[in-house]
Amino acid sequence: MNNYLAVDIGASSGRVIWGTLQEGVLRLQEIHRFNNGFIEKEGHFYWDIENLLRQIIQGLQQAKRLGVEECTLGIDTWAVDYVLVGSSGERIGEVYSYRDPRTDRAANLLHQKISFQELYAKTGIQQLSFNTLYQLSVHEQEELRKAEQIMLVPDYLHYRLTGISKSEVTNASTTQMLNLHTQDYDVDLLALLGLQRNQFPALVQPGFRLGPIREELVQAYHLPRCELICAATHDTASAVLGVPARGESWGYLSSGTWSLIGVERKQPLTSHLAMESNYTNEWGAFGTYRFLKNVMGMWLIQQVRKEYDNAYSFAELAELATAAEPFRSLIPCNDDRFLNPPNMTEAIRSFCAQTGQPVPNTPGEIARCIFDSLALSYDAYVREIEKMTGENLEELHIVGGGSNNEFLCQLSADLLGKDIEAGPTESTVLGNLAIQMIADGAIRDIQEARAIIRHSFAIRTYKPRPVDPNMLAEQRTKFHSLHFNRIN
Ligand code: LFR
Repeated sequence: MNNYLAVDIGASSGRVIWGTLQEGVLRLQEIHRFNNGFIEKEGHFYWDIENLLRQIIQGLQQAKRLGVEECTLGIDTWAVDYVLVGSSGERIGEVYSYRDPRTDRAANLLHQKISFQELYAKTGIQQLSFNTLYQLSVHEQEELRKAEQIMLVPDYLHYRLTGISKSEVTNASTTQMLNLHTQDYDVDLLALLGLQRNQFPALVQPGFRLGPIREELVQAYHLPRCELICAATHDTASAVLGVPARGESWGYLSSGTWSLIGVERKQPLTSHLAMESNYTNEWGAFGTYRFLKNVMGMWLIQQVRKEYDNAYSFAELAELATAAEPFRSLIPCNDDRFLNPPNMTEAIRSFCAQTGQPVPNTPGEIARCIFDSLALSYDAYVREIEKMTGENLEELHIVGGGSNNEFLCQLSADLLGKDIEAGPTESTVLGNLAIQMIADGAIRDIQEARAIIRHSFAIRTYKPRPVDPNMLAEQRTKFHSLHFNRIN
């Protein structure tokens, strides 16, 4: 029996999970968990990359203690953020978080040199203020000049563990610097930033065998013998691989700090409407594309929960929301004002006040406002995706931590009038492991992996309950007007 380890690091926590496949059943054991989060220094936000490395090492040590002598290892993290590496392999400067305010105006400035239309035609990537392209466009020039290599976070973690630097495609596509037509970094875009192609490692596909962990590390830290395999290193790419879908016409909602809502396609979709509605085409494993929309997801409630000093669990907040009056006040979840406000509760309240809506006061009212707004976003975007792709989605799969939120799953099923299949919560880790298992021949392909995931984990179906069509039309209109007539 082979041992597969997955390192999955999100914006708020990271885990090392040990996966095994026995008689067609996939089992997971969490062997290490740690917190993540950005550190604020003088008005800027950074990741503690050295701590992430230490935590991976600790997870590997724990695996050894549990009897793992040999294994493969895949790493996935959030996207877009990067590390500059100098000529002797040293890290240059801090690793900025994508929520750092330095990019507030970066897109506007860059669009004076290249229009978003042109960028979209090249890359098919949505405009998010923090795409790597925009981040690099405002990065300190002197640091950039010294950078021999620019590596995305998981590529850098690979590099530190193995000494090998590659640029894994699922994550590289989120830089907004890959060209859909040449299938490589776009040298003209790099030139706009004063960068060269050779500052980025060669692209590789998920499943690429990077090589063993460096011998010095194995000896110094008593690690198991571990071969690194490139997972789909973008967590969302792994999460979509881990969706237990059947057939062709299904959509996904990967629900964590972000809600990523979309479909898996064989071709990118860069129509005028897709561009105007800001849908992205991130590259997936096996030549697929994730046509999706980023929705400011559980981040909203995570921040509010912190502001109540973690006095309520997520389940308690959902319960309080259930008891609160429905659709009393709504927010446009994706407005940049909610990206990283000094106080989320206040940002929500002041938006409601400014738009003449009742101001939510209690934790239940705030949570209700967030969940109602999220469910209305999911409803709007699923219908938009169906319109743009011309396909009727028969199943919507909610995976990730948010699939545990019964209230939100049911509300989304009700508004959409569709069955929702919720679970597994661990789809990211499962997608990460699936790539390793396919790479070593234990699983044939992604269809087989999805079938294995489907019968290894509990999946709950939410059937839509009848809703008053007038109420639904009214809420959809109200929500649409908030999103499209923004007050700034
Ligand atoms: C989810 C995610 C999203 C990406 C955002 C920022 O964790 O990776 O896909 O848009 O984080 O990197």
